[in-house]
Amino acid sequence: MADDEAPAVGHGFHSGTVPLTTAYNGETYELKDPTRGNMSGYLDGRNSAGSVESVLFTDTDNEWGDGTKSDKASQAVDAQYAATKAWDYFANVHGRKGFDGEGRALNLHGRIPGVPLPNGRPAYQKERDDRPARITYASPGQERGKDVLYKQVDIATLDLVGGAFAMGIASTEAGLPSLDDTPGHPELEEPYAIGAATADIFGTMVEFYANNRVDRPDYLIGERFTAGFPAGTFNDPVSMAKPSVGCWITKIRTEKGPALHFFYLLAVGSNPTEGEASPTCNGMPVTGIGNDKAAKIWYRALTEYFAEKTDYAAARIATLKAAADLYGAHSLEYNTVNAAWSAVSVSGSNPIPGGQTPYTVNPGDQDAVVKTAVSLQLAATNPGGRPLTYTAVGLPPGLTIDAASGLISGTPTKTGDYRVTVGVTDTLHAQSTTWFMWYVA
Ligand SMILES: [Ca+2]
Ligand SMILES: [Ca+2]
Repeated sequence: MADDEAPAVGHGFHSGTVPLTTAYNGETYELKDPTRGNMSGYLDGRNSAGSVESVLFTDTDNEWGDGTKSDKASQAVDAQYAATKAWDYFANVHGRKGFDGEGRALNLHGRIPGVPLPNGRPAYQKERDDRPARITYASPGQERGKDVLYKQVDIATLDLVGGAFAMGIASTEAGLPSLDDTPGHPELEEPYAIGAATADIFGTMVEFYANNRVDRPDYLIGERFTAGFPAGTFNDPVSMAKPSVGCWITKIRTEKGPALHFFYLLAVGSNPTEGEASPTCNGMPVTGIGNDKAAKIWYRALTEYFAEKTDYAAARIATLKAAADLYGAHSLEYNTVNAAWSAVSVSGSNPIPGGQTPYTVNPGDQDAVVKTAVSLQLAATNPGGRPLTYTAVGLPPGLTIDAASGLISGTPTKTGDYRVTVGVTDTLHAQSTTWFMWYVA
């Protein structure tokens, strides 16, 4: 006989008091959700014979966990809740059923100390001959020094479990490599970074979707790592607005920062009226198009265009094609994707011909003398005929640009050789830059 579904209450350490759906087997309640592919929560430990055994969480009164950090059931509540929200996010926003698109769940496996973890945070693990695909996280254990603590307390939060769920999608849909695939294969390093960024992007979208009252939505990844631990125990969380490496360079290798930075700029922008500013690598402004559109573009790129060897350049092309599919070629959304990639130093050709990009006419190198006023009127070709905004970065001190007219004026105060980048952006976010030298004697 099938289990009956039961409305349950869980007390998570990271999520607070949350609703869950569990199953009643006639004798006890099981941490198993019949409405979401029987998604279940297990505790992995070693049995008396010394091999790893997964035991399904059960409960007598269907109220799960006590909400404390050291309680395994509370961590299981956090994991189950986060995976529930990930399931619902992909179902309701992207029309996807289960991680594989066919209604299969990823079970949550909390591992007690002594049972190896695949990674330093909740991780997607591919299907093997002896078991289905799953998400593994560390269950609370003894705290024996920082290193052990770090390895064992890979917290089961919305962003990290949501990210592991997304890795299941990325692996299923695109075959993006895992970190284990990269040694000796430098061509897989950037694709790994794109997959890792995919996890963080959708983990963050799951966090926004859940809108949990304890774990508030934000553009940080793993910010709850520090909750309940002494200050300074862990590294700072990753910031999408200002990742430690936010600009692409040759040999970026496995660094996901530029992709996270791209997504933040696409969704939120470089200087939003609400939210954190996110400086661009080229000095050009980017106006965000919102989480929903940005996530739809990344999801379509992932499911239609990403593949095993998608590096940064290919991810740019893929997201441009996805934006064209969803919103039209050379639409505002398409142009913002292009601008956001340029803003993290990933640029290239336009995968779809046409468009009406405005170009600044390069004024050529300029000479000036300290304490002598100068005036330089920029000109632009503007095939779209839309209003333009001018930007200049790296001007000699004392000079400013009028964003509306493109007039650079002022009195230089300091000698030097200045590399000036100027650009124009139109009201459909189409954008280009050029640069010249300004020699101040
Ligand atoms: Ca949060
Ligand atoms: Ca977060």
